[in-house]
Amino acid sequence: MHRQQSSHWGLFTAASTPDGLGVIADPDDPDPAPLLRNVPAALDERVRVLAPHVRKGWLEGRGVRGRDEYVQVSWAEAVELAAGALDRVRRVHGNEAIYGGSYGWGSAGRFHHAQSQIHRFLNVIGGYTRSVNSYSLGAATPLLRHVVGSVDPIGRPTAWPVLAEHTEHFVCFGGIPAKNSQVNSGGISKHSVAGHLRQARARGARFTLVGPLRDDLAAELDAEWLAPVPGTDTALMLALCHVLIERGWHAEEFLRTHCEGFEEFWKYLSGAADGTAKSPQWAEEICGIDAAVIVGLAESMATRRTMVTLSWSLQRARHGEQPLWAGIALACVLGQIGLPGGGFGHGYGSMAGIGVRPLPYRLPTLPQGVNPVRQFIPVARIADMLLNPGQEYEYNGERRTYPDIRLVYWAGGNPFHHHQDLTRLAEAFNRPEAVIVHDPFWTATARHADIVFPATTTLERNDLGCAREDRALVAMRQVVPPLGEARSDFEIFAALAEKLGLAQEFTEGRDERAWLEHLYEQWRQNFDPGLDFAQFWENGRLDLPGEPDDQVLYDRFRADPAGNPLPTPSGRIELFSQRIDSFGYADCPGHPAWLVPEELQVPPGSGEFPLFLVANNPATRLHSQLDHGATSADSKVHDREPMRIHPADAAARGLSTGDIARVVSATGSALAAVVISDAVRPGVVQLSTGAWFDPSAPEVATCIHGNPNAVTRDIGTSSLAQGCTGQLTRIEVRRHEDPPPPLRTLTPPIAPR
Ligand code: PGD
Repeated sequence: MHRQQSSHWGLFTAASTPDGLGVIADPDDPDPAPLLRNVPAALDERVRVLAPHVRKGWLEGRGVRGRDEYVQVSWAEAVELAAGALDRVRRVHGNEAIYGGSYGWGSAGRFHHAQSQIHRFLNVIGGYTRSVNSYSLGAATPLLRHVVGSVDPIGRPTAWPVLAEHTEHFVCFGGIPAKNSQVNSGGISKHSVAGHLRQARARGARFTLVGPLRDDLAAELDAEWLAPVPGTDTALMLALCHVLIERGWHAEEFLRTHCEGFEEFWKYLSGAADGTAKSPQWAEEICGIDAAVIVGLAESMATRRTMVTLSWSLQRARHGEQPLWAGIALACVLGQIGLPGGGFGHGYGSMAGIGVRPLPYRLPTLPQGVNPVRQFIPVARIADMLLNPGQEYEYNGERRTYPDIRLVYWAGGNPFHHHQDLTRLAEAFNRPEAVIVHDPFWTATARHADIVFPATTTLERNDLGCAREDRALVAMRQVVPPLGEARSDFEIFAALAEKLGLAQEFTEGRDERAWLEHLYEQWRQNFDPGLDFAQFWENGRLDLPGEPDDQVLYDRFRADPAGNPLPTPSGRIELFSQRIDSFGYADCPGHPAWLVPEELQVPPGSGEFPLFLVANNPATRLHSQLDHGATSADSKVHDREPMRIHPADAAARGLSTGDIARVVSATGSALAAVVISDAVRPGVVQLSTGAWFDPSAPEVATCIHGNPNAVTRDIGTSSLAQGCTGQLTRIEVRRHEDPPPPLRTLTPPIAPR
């Protein structure tokens, strides 16, 4: 019998059949994600952790994480070892020495949410050093709090139906990629982004795509494609502001009544501050877009209802704060913020739920308790922290000190996929006394742990599925029994808590079923759908009422800025932030500015690394999840991750489609399969994230599979946000003549018995 399930990429039903797992998309989803074909691979025993394992060298007090074999142990032994390590570290070094940042997407489901489970457990045992912000929005989250006072532009931008009806010109920096619109953290019952865009196009809306990849906007939208040098969007935006103001096409009144610091910003734009006018001619030199095209674009934007959109990818680069701030400034200069279909949006197309009005009430949520430890790091600074205990660093106006971490505990994420410069991360992971990981799969992170606990997947347990930007609460029903000896994260933590004498504190006497019922009934106290838990579970699904999808970002602020001030120091949008300026950061001054990133200090096309690598999120899987699944596996060439390169760059290097190439940067190297395509800008190579890291033949390449984080640089966006900068790297590509070494990703590193 098919059972209802949910994933970050959509609802489906699944059943165990003689031919494997049968997966059927939800019939009410108008545009189901191709990623559903990856789901049966969740039960592929070749790559599943089927029992608790311990690194051999750790037991023997030697060896190097990432290059060791594992021995199977009993649950009792594994629990004893893990509880012992936790207890020793907290007694000797204090709870601050436990890093439980444990960043990552894990699986959908409100109760078996690995991050909530690990944080609850670590709080019960006395706390841990946590992480703040995300790899997705590392630069944006701190910046937006200064510039507009909150992260509302991410969580509550103008709703899609309003754009579909009103926007006349979409100017899309980084595009609105269909691939990312497949996914929503927590789940998505109806994929609707493509339909809204189609509707706008049918009404005659104009689309301009600004970015290095032509397919970041659907072909059916007939977009004009501008492809500046990667990482130079800020210069283009500043030039657009300059033209609009110089020609008097700007919204003088809006800038006066709704914005703070226009004078400072104009001093910079006009060149009064530094002797350089940020004119279209100036920008042309930097970004390679013709000055006349910039003027034409500015004119169209000023004469149409214009939505300036910025994908999250733009801020995932060195000085990533600047394109976002400059984009907001551009929308302020146009003065359409708060009008239906006008203004700016951050993240349309970065996730399906952006542009959907969030539910006005809380969802069922596992309480995480209170963390008595105050220490934290910005999430992408993990390797710095592990390598440099006691070192000082800047973050958001504070001088902070890295803690001395002795134990790393990870559940529901894959840092050996998501972090930059994986060689450096491997070195960092060799510092602590113990590394404990839960994962269903033998990921590279599991292969860098001392104790690996086998976690179940959603298919093997019951849960509640829903997301704030969706309209369905679903009963996620167990499809198959747990594989091997796998247990849910909850059960693993319950066993550890019991060993540490804290069982009642962690479980509160409930098992899975009792927790689901408890979370549901608690939730019913603030929103009652009229069904008790048993009825809901029987029913399988609840349609959640939300507010109409007619939200316009900042409409009330526009109507009355004094009566509805933004939570910024001025109450207005800060084009100049006194606060940021007071931090004195050269890499993030008090107004949006063009700062030359290290990637552009050598002119593009020259030097040892003439090309740009764009390491974007993949179309064929979610991050690194189910990389061995059908949709992802079908995209590989000779088992390697495909890498797109422009015909001119391929010809200059003698590369043909299907060749194996070595992608090299100052940091490391990766093998990948060549795909020649004119959908990438000349001078750009695109290699998506998520191919499982395979460092098994270091004499050939840092990663022989094609994980771009083998070559990215581990540096923060700026002293302000310290966000992830994995999106852009300077590289060279050479043909790899020898047959590529066989991949080891599907061969667990288990010692022969
Ligand atoms: P996932 O592959 O989703 O990646 O990084 P993230 O670590 O979130 O990892 C989820 C892990 O959870 C998988 O190993 C999966 O097997 C495991 N898992 C699934 N279900 C369960 C469960 O129930 N229990 C447990 N214990 N584990 C489970 C994503 C991150 O990568 C993000 S969000 C972004 S936006 C970044 N993007 C880029 C980028 O654009 N460019 C580069 N170069 N690098 C990036 N890294 C970042």
